[in-house]
Amino acid sequence: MSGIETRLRANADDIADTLASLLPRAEVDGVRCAEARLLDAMRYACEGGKRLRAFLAVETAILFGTDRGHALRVGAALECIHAYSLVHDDLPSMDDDDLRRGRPTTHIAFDEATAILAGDALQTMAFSILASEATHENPFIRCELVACLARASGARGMVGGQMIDIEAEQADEPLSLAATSRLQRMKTGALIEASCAMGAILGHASATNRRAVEYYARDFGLAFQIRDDLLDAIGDVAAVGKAVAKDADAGKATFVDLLGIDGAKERAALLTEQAKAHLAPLGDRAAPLRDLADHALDRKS
Ligand code: GRG
Repeated sequence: MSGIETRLRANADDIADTLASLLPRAEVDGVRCAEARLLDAMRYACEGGKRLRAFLAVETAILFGTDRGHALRVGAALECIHAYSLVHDDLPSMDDDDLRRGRPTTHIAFDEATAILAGDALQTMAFSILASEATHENPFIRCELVACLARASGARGMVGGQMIDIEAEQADEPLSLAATSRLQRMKTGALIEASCAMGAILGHASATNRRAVEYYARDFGLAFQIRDDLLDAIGDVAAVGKAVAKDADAGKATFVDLLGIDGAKERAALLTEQAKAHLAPLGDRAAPLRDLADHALDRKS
């Protein structure tokens, strides 16, 4: 395993432990509560995944000298939002996917109504984690974290991007490169940018340093999405852990359609270099973020 793979693994394990302790328990003293099915579905939806958004938040916070325990809670909140978005994205009324993270999607493993409710509850849980004093003793920092995550995941961020994506599938004309970039910056990029921003908020970063990690995340997020499009076009279902070759069939506007396979690879490589260049003012401290950008460019899942 390379250094970055070991670091990602260690972070993913810590996030899994943090989530396991934060998620409400279905069973107490051998007795299952009445809402146990919902709680089981929430846990199921949170299992697995690369924990990339958490990694960005934790590594950013640590590079600004934050306590790791606080950073892990912020990472867990981000992963709750991410897990909710995947559960809802996989629903029959959206992408209608049966496979996610190499196993049945939440609505297949449970049922559609339970999956919707589990997504809803994961969303509110994310904000409840951030609002807790255990995340940061300073209420102004907690408010800033809540506002940042709300902005990124709401109508002008992830959910707005999803709306544009759904409408684009039904449109007669494919989206332009500019419109596709904007849509992806909202749908996938906003939460990735918020991950670094929240790490910077937690670490009391200066305005200049916060901008550096946000610009990094913006370019990294787009490169990450282009790699996602490439995996859909040329990836292997067993390695990717979800259905592939779906985007073209669904009429989605992808970077592969717009740029071709080689063009998309070139664009992702350029964005990765740009992302790393933004970190120059942070010196060696930002090495894990640089390594992550290189690693993501080559990822197979
Ligand atoms: C339904 C509100 C709502 C939003 C959905 C983010 C999103 C919007 C949908 C996710 C669907 C998707 C496949 C987007 C492409 C990029 C992406 C976010 C991939 C999944 O993220 P990874 O690769 O997943 O980080 P893991 O499983 O590793 O956590």
